[in-house]
Formats: sequence, structure tokens, C-alpha cells
Amino acid sequence: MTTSTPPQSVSLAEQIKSLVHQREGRLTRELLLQPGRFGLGKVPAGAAPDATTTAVCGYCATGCGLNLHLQQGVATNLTPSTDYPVNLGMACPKGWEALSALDSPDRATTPLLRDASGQLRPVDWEHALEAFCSQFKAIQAEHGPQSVAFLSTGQIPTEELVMLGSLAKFGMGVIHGDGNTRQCMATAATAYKQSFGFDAPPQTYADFEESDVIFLIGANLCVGHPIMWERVLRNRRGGKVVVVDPRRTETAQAAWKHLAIRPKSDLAFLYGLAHVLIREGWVDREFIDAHTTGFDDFARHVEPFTPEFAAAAAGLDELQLLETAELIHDHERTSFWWTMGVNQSYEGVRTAQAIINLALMTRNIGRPGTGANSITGQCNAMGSRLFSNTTNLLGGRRFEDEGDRRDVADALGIPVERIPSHPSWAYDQIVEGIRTGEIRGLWVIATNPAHTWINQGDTRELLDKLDFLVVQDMYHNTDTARVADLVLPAAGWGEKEGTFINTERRLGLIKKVRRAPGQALADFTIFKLIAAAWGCDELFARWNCPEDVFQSIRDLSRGRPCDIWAITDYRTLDAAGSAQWPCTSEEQLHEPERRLFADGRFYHDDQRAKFLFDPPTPMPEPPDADYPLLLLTGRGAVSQWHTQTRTQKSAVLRKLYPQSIYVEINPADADVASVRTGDRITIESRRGAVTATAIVTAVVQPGQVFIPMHYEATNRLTLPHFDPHSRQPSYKDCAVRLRTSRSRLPK
Ligand SMILES: Nc1nc2c(c(=O)[nH]1)N[C@H]1C(S)=C(S)[C@@H](COP(=O)(O)OP(=O)(O)OC[C@H]3O[C@@H](n4cnc5c(=O)[nH]c(N)nc54)[C@H](O)[C@@H]3O)O[C@H]1N2
Ligand SMILES: Nc1nc2c(c(=O)[nH]1)N[C@H]1C(S)=C(S)[C@@H](COP(=O)(O)OP(=O)(O)OC[C@H]3O[C@@H](n4cnc5c(=O)[nH]c(N)nc54)[C@H](O)[C@@H]3O)O[C@H]1N2
Ligand code: SF4
Ligand SMILES: [Mo]
Repeated sequence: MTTSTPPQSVSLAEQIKSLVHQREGRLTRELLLQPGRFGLGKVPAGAAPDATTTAVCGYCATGCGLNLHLQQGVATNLTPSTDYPVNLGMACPKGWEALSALDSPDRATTPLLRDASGQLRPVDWEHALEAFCSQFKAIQAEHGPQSVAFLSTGQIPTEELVMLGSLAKFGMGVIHGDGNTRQCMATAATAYKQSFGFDAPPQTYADFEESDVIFLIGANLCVGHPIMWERVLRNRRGGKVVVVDPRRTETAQAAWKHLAIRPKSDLAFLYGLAHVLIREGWVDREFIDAHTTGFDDFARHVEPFTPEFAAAAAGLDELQLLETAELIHDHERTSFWWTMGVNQSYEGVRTAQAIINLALMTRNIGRPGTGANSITGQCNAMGSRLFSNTTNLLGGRRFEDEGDRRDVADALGIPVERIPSHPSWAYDQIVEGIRTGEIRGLWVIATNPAHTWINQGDTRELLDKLDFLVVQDMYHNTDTARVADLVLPAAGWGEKEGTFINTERRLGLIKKVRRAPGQALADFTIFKLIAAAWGCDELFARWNCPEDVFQSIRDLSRGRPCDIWAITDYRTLDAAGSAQWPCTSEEQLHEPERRLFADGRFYHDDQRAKFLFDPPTPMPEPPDADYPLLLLTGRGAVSQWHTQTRTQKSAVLRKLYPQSIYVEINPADADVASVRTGDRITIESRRGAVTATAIVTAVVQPGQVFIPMHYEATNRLTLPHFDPHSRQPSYKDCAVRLRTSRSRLPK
């Protein structure tokens, strides 16, 4: 590889010096001392910063408000905010322990570059930036601009996502970029876009409290979204919770009814419900005629899904299905909520749309306590869906649309020719591109694909195949950072500022209340430095701090469904506490909660929602004689976050979940295999094997096993297969077998 001196190296060196040594400006910005709507109370301007400020939590998409208690401007403790409309004084253990992720010897404190002997060695920022630019530029020069790609995240502020997506695509000429939101939200985003005309989750959390019936489909709120579950418990109407999940999860155990559906039979089950509702005339014909298209075709489509047929497909009694349809009919307000049990499926988009169809035909939308509501996962999943500049152009626009490209060019003040006219490859296509040699350089930001991408045996080999892998993370020793050629040390939540968008479309602020360790910098600052080193910083000259990017986001949102024009700046947002999009007036800014579609108008040109459907498709790798069990994966414990890079830093959280990998097995299967709780057993799929501690429990049904996704080995087993519309991986279905010394199961 050739190495070249980065352009403007003198001024770059000066920039680095001022950024690293002056540590990105003052710690406690004026913003922190503003008396907010929640949290601060009256703090006179210029007062000593032993005070409290507020920020939203940086783990899950519930988006709880936290009070951060400061000593000399540095957060030393936190408590949940009592007057934040999301959490009302509550937080889960991750929120309470959010600051512990910041203090750890695992933090990346300097850039690390792999040297000739193959060791990662500390280098200064100037060398790191030089390596980044010279390596990626050389790859692009030899193999074309598309040969360098990026993988980003739903766990950094929207401002940083906009800066990254713009820098990569408009500045560096990168064509392909995707993110971990593909693993998580692509199905919901695609389903909404096709059905409603825009990726617009309609709900507000008050809907949990105002429903008569709450369907939780493939959603384990007690573990994944415990504070949403608290909102369910505040339901004032005697709301009946119906959980649709193959496992008898904590949420299913606490529910009014658990439908232990056969995995991936949701589509048949939901079509069966639609069949009964239509047959009985339990639909709102007036609403259907006025606000939707495609209903009659849908009604014909579900004709064969008789209760007998659908119930059998779902492994339920016919009566259970009939009673479920009746439940919807008998109550004024039903809300449908779904998470990864639906999204992570080879037919996830049509399943999500089958839920949307039920809500539309029974007019369970746009009214309190209703909705076809996708629950998002990561703190800023919604920000990344709208603003990561990967499959959509900024603000939910289309790369292919010339008018959209011009809008973005105008809003950012950049030449329109800089904007590619095609969307990125999806994550799986980028991974495939590494295999074929079309992708040679990869930049990974705030995600850990060497643990979480599907089918790890293959993923690890492919990461090794890259000419240059850059990982930008808070920690130097994540599974992906360990195999990187260059590690860029990033500040984390609490060490930088910006906005997140939660599950109910609510924008909240995060603030800088700690200094990042060593030479770690906010991702925003890293992107600015890369722009300068690359020589494209003139494009982003107007963005000198995250709030400058926020102003562009505000411009980009103008006239879109996600319009946030009334949020004029951070101070306005801080004073309001938070605000849901759309937010186009003072009134909306101060409204505590708002749901979409109260007027029955959707975002398609004809303002109608679409009924979309397809026949169910067979599971690609069902259990068989060789591999007789079906592997389900998902969240394990409230205190465990994904690849555990953050949660394992807290001694408190570590005590609250098993440290090593375990597998849940039904007593019937355990009997056959002579397995007892505590035994170490091997689970094999056609792609790999893992050894785990057995937990014998009726939480899983016979024929199924469950392994949490938090352990690195889990994805050695999973089968790479994807939804055809959203390209989201189907992480929750592949065939496995057990191997124990005394196993009587087929080998
Ligand atoms: N504590 C904790 N909370 C988290 C996270 C975390 O790592 N830890 N991660 C966050 C993120 S990014 C996300 S995306 C969410 C995920 O939140 P959830 O989606 O609630 O979590 P999962 O456990 O992945 O999957 C939910 C359920 O889907 C069920 N399921 C599997 N197959 C099927 C099926 O075919 N049909 C149906 N109906 N259900 C099925 C599983 O048994 C599981 O109980 O959690 C967020 N919150
Ligand atoms: N088998 C199986 N696999 C799954 C799933 C499943 O249910 N089953 N679920 C999938 C889902 S829904 C998701 S969302 C993914 C999650 O997959 P990942 O995104 O790969 O998992 P995380 O551990 O959240 O990785 C985030 C990384 O960002 C770093 N980080 C945190 N904050 C910052 C920051 O501010 N800046 C920078 N630069 N770095 C930061 C963390 O240290 C961590 O290394 O996993 C997917 N994989
Ligand atoms: S529920 Fe989610 S947002 Fe709330 S404190 Fe826990 S992790 Fe943070
Ligand atoms: Mo997720």
C-alpha cells in the first residue's frame, strides 16, 4: 500500500492538538445550566456546576430520562427523572448503572495501529488519521470507490449518524454503508414504508395505559424493555395482555394469556385472525373504504386461512384462535406491539404487515390505546432509520430521486453531484462483497459484527480477508476491535452531546458530563478530523459542533413526516424536556404525548394505507432427523446488553446475569438426552458447535432450545437467511442437535 501525507497536515496537526489537549471545549456547557422543564430547577447563570442536569439513557430505545448529579460539572451519580414523560421516575438496572460503563481499563485511550509484526500498537491521532486515509484511498484507487464500506449503528446520536453518512458518501465517495439497525429494525422500517408510505411508528407510550387489549407479539418486554412493561402495568382500563411467543418468557408468565405459537407460524396465525374477523363482519368497513387500499384482495387472500387451518399451522387450538379474534372484536381499543420475534424472520415484513392489516381493518389505529406498533431496540434506532444515510437518503428520502438529492444538497450546501443516485448494499450484501473481493476496506463504528452478525464462522473469516479494517469503539478489546488493523478510541454516552429518537418518536438530549479517557474523542470529532485528513472538510465547514448538525437535521426534516421545525435548538429541546416528531408548532413542542394517524391520513400520495400480504413460506432449515431441535436466540437478562462490552463493566450488573453461555432445554428433551441442569453440553448446527451449561426449563417448548445472543459463541450456530424485502437476518430459527456423553438423540 502506498502511504501519502494527508493534505493540510499542519492545520490538521493543530486541530488534533487543540481537540485532544483542550478536550473538545468546556465540559459543562452553558446548556447544562439551563433550568430545564425537568431536572434542573433554578440555577443562576454562571453558578458553580455542582448541580443536576438531565439526559436520556444510552441503552435501549425506551429512552428513559435520567438526572445526572454533577460535582464541578462532572457526573458522579444519577437517578431516574420523575417528571420525564417516558419513565416517570423509574429506570432499569442498566440505566442506574449507565456511568459504570465509562470507567474501565478496557477503554480505548489512544488509537491503535497493527504493525508489521501483527501487533496492535498505540499511535497518535496524526498517524492514525494518516493510516486511515492512505489505506482507504489506496484501496479505492486500486479497486474503485465502492471497495471501501462502512457499518454503523443505532447507538450514537443522530448528529453523529448524519455526519458519518455525509462524510462517507458525500466526502469520501463511499457507495456502500449499512448498520446494525439492519439486524434489528429493517423489517419494521420496510413494513411501515410499504404500508403507510413512510417509516412512521404511530404509537405513544400512553397507548400501553389506554388499551383494553395489548398484544405483545415476539416481544419480551420484561427483559428487553422493562420500563415499557411498567407502563403496561399502569394500564387504567384493566388491559388484558396477550403474549404471542413460542417461549413462556417472563412477559408471557405475567400476561393475561400466552399463546405459545409454533416458531415462524405468526403469518398463518395472523391471517387466521383476519379470516375470522372478516367472516364475522367484525371489521370497520367505513374506515377501510375511506382510508385504505387493497382490502378486498386481502380478504380473498385470507379465505383459505380458516381457523382450523391457521390454528393447526400455529400449533394452537382452534378455540384459542377464535377467542383471540373475539377478544379484539369485544373491546373498543386493541394495541398490537411487536419486536424481534417478528422482525428477525425470513418473512418478517409480511408478518409485520399482517399485524398492520389487523389494526387497519378493525380501526385500531390513530385512537388512544390502539396501533400497529413496532418497538425499537437501541437508544437511537429511530434516528438511524431516518438519518444514517445508508438505505435511505437523509430524512427518509430516496437516493434514486433527483428532487430528493437536490433537497439534501441544498440543505447541506454541497454540490448535488456528490450525492450517489443509488442506495447502499444491505449488510448481507456488504458481507458477501467481502467474500467476492468487491469490498476490501471496512470501517465499523459502534457495532460489534464479530459477535452479532449471523453465522460467525464465516463472518470471522471474511473480516480476516479484508485489506484494512477500522474499528471505532469505546473499548480496545471488543471481538471486532481485536481483529482490526486500526482502532479509533471513541467517547461514549455521557462524554458527548447530541440527540436520540426513541420508540415513540421522541427526541431527547444526551450531554457531556464526563471527560473521555486518554485521547478518546467524540465520534463527531473523529469524523471532523477524518474529513480534514481526507481533504473534504470544506464540505462540512458549517458543522463545528453537534448542534450545527442538528440545525441541518432540522432543515432536512422540513416538510417531511418527521418534521422537527419547532425544535429550534438544543436549548429549546432541553427546556421542553423532549419532543415527539412531527413537531412543527409551539403547541406540539409542549404537548406531552401524541400518536399518529388520528385523522386517518397516511403518507402515500393517495393518503391511504395499503393492505399488503403474501403466502407464508417454508422455514429454510426446519428440524429434521439429523438436527431435531429448533434454536431460538434473543435477550437473556435485563442487565445484559448485546455483546456486553458496556454492561460487563459494572460489578452490579455482572452479578445479575450468568457470566457464561447457557442453553435452555425443555424437560422432555432433557430426559431423552439425559441432561440435567448444570451439565455442560454441546449444541451443534450445520455450521458450528458451542458448549454451554444446560438449564432444564419448561420456558421453552419441547423440540426447541434457547440461547441468549449475549455470548460470542451463539452466532456460530445461526443460519444466514434473510427477509427478502428488508434483508433483515432471521436469527431465531435454525436446526440444531445436542451432544452429551450420554446423549440418546440422533447424532
Ligand atoms: N436487557 C436488554 N434489553 C434490550 C437489549 C439487550 O441486549 N438487553 N437489546 C435491545 C434491542 S437492540 C432490541 S432489538 C430489543 C429486542 O427485544 P425483544 O425483541 O423483546 O427480544 P428478543 O429476546 O430478541 O426476542 C423477543 C422474543 O421473540 C420470541 N420469538 C422467537 N421466534 C418467534 C416467532 O417466530 N414468533 C414470535 N411471535 N416470537 C418469536 C423469542 O422467544 C423472544 O422471547 O431489546 C432491546 N432491549
Ligand atoms: N443470534 C442473535 N444475534 C443477534 C440478535 C439476536 O436476537 N440473536 N439481535 C441483533 C440485534 S437486534 C442487534 S441490535 C445487534 C446488536 O449488535 P451490536 O451492535 O454488534 O452489539 P453491541 O454490543 O451493542 O455493539 C455496540 C458497540 O458499540 C460500542 N459503543 C457504544 N457506544 C459507543 C459510542 O458512542 N461510540 C462508539 N464509537 N462506540 C460505541 C460498544 O462498546 C460496542 O462494541 O445484534 C444482533 N444479533
Ligand atoms: S429501560 Fe432502557 S432506557 Fe430505560 S433505563 Fe433501562 S436501558 Fe435505559
Ligand atoms: Mo436490536
